[in-house]
Amino acid sequence: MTPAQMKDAILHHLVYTLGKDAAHAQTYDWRMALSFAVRDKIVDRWFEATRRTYAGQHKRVYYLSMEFLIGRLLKDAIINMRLEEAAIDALQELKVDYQAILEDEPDAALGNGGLGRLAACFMESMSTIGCPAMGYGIRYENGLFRQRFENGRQVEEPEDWLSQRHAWEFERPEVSIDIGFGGHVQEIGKRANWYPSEMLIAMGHDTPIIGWRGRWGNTLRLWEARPMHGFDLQRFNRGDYAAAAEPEALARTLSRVLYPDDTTEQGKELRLKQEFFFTSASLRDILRRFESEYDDLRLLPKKAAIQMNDTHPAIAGPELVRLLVDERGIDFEEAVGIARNTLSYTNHTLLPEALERWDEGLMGRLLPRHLQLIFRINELHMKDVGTRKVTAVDDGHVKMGELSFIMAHRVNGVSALHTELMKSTVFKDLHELHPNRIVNETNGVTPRRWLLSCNPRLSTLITDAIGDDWVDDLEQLEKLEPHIDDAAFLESYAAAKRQNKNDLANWIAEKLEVGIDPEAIFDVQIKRIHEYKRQHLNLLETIAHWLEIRDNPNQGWVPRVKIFGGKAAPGYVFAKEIVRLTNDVAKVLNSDPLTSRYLKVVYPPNYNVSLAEKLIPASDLSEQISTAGKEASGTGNMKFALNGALTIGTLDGANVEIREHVKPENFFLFGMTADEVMERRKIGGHSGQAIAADPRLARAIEAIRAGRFSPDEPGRYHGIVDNLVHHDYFLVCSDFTDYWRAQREADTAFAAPKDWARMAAFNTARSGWFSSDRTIRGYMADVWHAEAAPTVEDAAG
Ligand code: NBX
Repeated sequence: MTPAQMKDAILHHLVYTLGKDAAHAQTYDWRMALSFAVRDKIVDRWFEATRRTYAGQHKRVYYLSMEFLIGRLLKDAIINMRLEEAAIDALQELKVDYQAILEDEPDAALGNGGLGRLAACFMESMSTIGCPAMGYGIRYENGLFRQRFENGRQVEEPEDWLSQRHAWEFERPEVSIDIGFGGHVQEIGKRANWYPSEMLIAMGHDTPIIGWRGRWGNTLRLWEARPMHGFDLQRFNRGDYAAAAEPEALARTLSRVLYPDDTTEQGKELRLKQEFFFTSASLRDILRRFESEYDDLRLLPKKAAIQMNDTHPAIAGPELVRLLVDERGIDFEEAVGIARNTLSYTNHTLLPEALERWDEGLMGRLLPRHLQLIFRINELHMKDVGTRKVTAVDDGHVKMGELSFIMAHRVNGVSALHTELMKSTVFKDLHELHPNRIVNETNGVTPRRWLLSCNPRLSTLITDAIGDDWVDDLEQLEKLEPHIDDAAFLESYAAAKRQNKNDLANWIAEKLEVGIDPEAIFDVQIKRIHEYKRQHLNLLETIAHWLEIRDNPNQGWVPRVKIFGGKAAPGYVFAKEIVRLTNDVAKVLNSDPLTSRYLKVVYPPNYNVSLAEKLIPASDLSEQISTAGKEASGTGNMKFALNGALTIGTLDGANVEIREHVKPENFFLFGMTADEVMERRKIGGHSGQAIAADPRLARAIEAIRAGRFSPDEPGRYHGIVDNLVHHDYFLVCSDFTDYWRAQREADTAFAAPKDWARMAAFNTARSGWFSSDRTIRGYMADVWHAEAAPTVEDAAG
C-alpha cells in the first residue's frame, strides 16, 4: 500500500463510515478511519487463512481463556501488516499526529495480569506461525478497573473501554447460542435430558488477530451475554417500567465485569456462571464447526485441540461429555475418552488460595447434570487407576484442578521449576498415577509487541546489525554477540537506552510532576501487587538506602529512580496498604533535599499494557524478587531482559531459565532457593532472627513503625510491621540482607557504564528463546499435536 492509497482509504472511511469531513474530524475520528483502513487489509488475509484451514482440513487449536489482556490493537496491526510507513506518511499529509492517534486508543484490559497477557501473546504467535486457532473468551463490558490514587490510597473506577465504538470487532448475531442454568434432570436409560430453568444467549464478537507480515490471521471470539427474551412489553404497558427491563439487565450481568482478583479465588456464583457461559458456548461452537466438516465424532481429537487456560474453563470436561452423551448418544466411557484426548490444561499457579473449589450444593443447583457427570467421571477415574486416594470431589467440594487433570491428556506448567513443583506438591498423587501427563512449556512473549513495536530505537539498531530475520526467529538475536565487542555498537546500544530514558523522564515530568534524572538507574517493578511478589521487600530496601544516604549525603551515591506500577485487588487489604505505603514513601523521599538527587520513587497510577510498553524499553534494572517457589513463571521478566534491562531476582519461575540463558554474570541473583524457603519456614521466629542480624533492616522497619512516612497517623502501617516482625510468610526479612548486597552490586556495576552496556546487550542477545513463538511450537508438538498450515505471502512492505 502506498501512502497515497492509505490516504485515500483513510479519507474514504472518514466520510463514508464515520460521516465526518476532514475539516471537522477529531482525533477519535481519525483513529477510527485509520483503524478501518488497516482493518480492510487484514480482513482479506484473515479470510484467506480461514479458507486454507477448511481446504487443508487442518487441525484447529481452541484456546479457552477467561482473560485476554490484549491492550491496544492499532499499532500492532499496522506493524504486523507492514503499513507503518504508509500510515505515517499519509497522516503527515493530512496534518494529523500519528502518535496522538495511537495514544487515543483505549486499552482492552480484559484480563488481570500474567495469565491474560500470556493468552494475548499466544494469539499473536499462533497467527504468526500459521497455527490454525481460535481464542474463546468473554467480551466484558467493563475490563479491569482503572486505578487512581487519592491521598496515596488506591481508588477503583470502572474501565469502560466499550463506551467508544470498538474498531476491531465484527458482531456475529448469527452465532448466538443459548445457555441454560438450573432446573432439573430427567434420566432416560444411559443418557439424560436437562431442563434448565433459566436461559440466556451467548452472542459472538470476532476480532481478527493478524500475525507478523500478515501471513496468517486467526479469530478471537468473545461472547456477550444477552437476554433470551428482550424486554417485557406487557409489564411496560402496565406501567411497571423497571420490572420490564429486569430480565434483560440480569442476563447482561454475565458479561458485565471481569473479576479483579489475580490469583485469589472468590467462589462466587456469578463467577461460576461466567465460566460455564463462555465454556459451553465455545464447545458448542466448536462441535458445530466440526460436524459441518466431519461426520464421525471419534475424529474430534484428531481435528481439534482444546486448551484450558487454568481451571476457569474446567467445566469443559463434563460439558463436553454431556454434549457427547446426552445430545449425541455416545457411550459414557467412550465420551470421556474423546473428551480427554481433545482437552489439555495449563496450570498457572500453585498458591492454595488460587485453586478453584466449587461448593457441591452450588454446582448442583446451577449445573445439576454436570454435577452428576463429575461424580461419574471421578468414579471412572478411580476405577481406572485402582485407588480411591485421589479424588476430584472431596469434602462437599468439586476440586477443579484435579478435575482438569483427570479430564486432560496433557497438563502443563509454565516454567521448568514450576512444572517440577507441580509434580512434587499439588499434583503429586496424580502425577504418580499418570507420570507422562505433566509436561513443561516455559512461557514466552511476542517480540513484535515487546520489542519491535515498543522499542523502535533498539529494533532499528538490531536490524542494522543483523538484518530483520530476528522478528520471525528471535533466537537470531544471538548474532548480536560478536557486535557486543564492538565499541561503536555498544555506544549505540547505550544511546538507544538513554534516549528511551529521556522520553520516559519527560513523560513522568509531564504526567506526575516529578523530575527524575535520566542518568540514574531506572529500577522498575511492575506487576500486580501481591505479598508473594514482595513489593514490600523493594520498599524496605529503598527505605534502608534512603536512611544510609541521609547518614552521609556527600558520599558519591549512584543515583536511582525506583519505579513501581501495579494494581491491588480491591478486596486485598494488605496489598492496598502496600500501595499506600509506596505513595507515602515516595512523598517523603522525593521532597527530601538531602537525598532526592540520589533517590526518588515514582508510582504512575493505572499500570496496564500500554504503560508497560513505555516503561520496559526505558528500564535498567528489572525487579523479579518473588519468594522462590511462588511465581509460576513471570513474563515481565522476559520482556525486560529482551529490552536490555538486567534482572535482580530470585531463583523463581522463569528467572532460573533467564539466568541460564543470559549467563549468571549478567544477572543479579539473591535469596533463598525454593527448597531453602521450605526449610526456613519451619524455623520459629525466622523473621525476628533476620531483623536482629541486620541493623539496616531493623532501622527501615522502625522508620515505618514510628510513622516517618505517615506523620499525620503514625500507626497507619502497624499492620505491615506486625506482619513482617511476627509472621512474614513470604520471608521478606530472611531475604533482605542478600537483596541489599545484590542491590549494591548493581550500583557498582552501573557506575561502569561500558560494562553495564555490555551486560545489557548480552541480555538482549540471549533472550531469543523467550519468544512465545517458541512456546507455541512447544505446545503444538507436545500438547496439541498440531501442525502449521502453509501461510499466505508477505504483506507488502
Ligand atoms: O500466570 C500468572 C502467574 O502468576 C505468572 O507467574 C505467570 O507468568 C502467568 C502466565 O503463566 N498467573 C495469573 O495471572 N493468574 C492465575 O494464575 C490465576 C489462577 C487462578 C485464579 C485467578 C488467577 N482463580
